[in-house]
Amino acid sequence: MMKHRVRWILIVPVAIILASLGVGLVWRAHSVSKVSFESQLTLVDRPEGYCPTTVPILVVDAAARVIFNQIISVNDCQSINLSSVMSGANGQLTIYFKPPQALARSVVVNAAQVTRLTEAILLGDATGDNIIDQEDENFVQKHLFSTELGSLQKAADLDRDGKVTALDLSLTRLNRGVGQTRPDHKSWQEGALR
Ligand SMILES: [Ca+2]
Ligand SMILES: [Ca+2]
Repeated sequence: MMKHRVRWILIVPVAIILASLGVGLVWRAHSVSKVSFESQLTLVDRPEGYCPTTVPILVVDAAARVIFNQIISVNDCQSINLSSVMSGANGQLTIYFKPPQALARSVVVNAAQVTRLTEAILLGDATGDNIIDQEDENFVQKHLFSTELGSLQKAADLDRDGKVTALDLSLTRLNRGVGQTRPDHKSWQEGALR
């Protein structure tokens, strides 16, 4: 009788330890899959009024094949859910994206490790040609202090605060540069204003 009791005293704690290890492993597997499910790209350095609803996204794999090419929605003015972008993808990927009136950018990721990405928005491309240069500065200058914004003047209101001010002008000077070209060599087509 005493022998049986001793055996149970040993078996019960071992069983409890094994069970909790098992629960831990299941929980860990669950949290890992949850993190990858929530992979997202967050656009930072965003003026308060700047609220893009969609962004074109292209993804190429390590062999430079385009595996994703769609305009996808932006949540809360800044978050892009990458679940559909990443589904079925493997290895090294390059994600290209172009927010409106900003330079197109790219980020290189490993499909297995993507969780949360943050990328700054480089605003200033009033003309929509994916270059921020004198042409954009001239365009904003031309509409400076406009408060009645028609569709043309709206493109000059880069920070989308409803007015064309010195802040919009400064963006065309601060963020000068050329955006990433699309890997399929097409234009980013966002209704360029000329
Ligand atoms: Ca431009
Ligand atoms: Ca403005």
